[in-house]
Amino acid sequence: MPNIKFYFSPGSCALAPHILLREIGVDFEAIIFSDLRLGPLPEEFRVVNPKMRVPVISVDDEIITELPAIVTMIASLAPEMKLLGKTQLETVWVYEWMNWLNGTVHGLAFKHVRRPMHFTTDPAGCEGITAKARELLVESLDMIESKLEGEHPVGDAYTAVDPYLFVFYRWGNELGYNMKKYPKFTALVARVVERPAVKSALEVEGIKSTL
Ligand SMILES: N[C@@H](CCC(=O)N[C@@H](CS)C(=O)NCC(=O)O)C(=O)O
Repeated sequence: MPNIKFYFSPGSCALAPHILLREIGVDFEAIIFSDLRLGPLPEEFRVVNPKMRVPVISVDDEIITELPAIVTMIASLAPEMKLLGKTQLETVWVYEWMNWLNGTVHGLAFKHVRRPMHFTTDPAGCEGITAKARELLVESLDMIESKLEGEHPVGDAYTAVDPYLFVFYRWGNELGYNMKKYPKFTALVARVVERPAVKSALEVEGIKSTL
């Protein structure tokens, strides 16, 4: 098995790949560089990821950033677990979900709600940015609920999308949204949090499921 280092911050989007690392049962070094709830990543982190973002995985000293790429690397270490789906079409759907969750739900909706000041030089503009981003966030949560049909977002088995959706459920709760109004999303998360890998990732990160 390769030498793996995983850099994360508790409760961040890194929770999804963190869970997957524990799902595949690989040995890895878990490195908490800083707790983003308390402050920004320290300047020393720039040598790990010049983008100054977690998660980061290093596999035999090769650095990989961006959550879908990290998840692809983790899934490739345990191909029998089919974390990217069982068929070609399921794999395409896993990437469809991951790209939308990463770019739109995280990068546009949640990020603009939580950090409007990063998107304007005019402090007076923050309120409008937050208001518009909240609209997109509610549309995104509604969309997640409407896309869920069976027990899992893709096919009939657990894939990388299940824990990624869990991240956004937690964040929705943290922002004060009534996530229980999404019954299918809530049922999915209730199944996810029962998994031993999820329990141990939450314990190591020192966070609650918020279910
Ligand atoms: N597109 C990036 C997004 C990563 C990202 O935004 N991570 C957040 C934590 S959820 C972060 O590192 N934030 C640090 C900061 O904003 O200073 C990815 O997929 O990895």
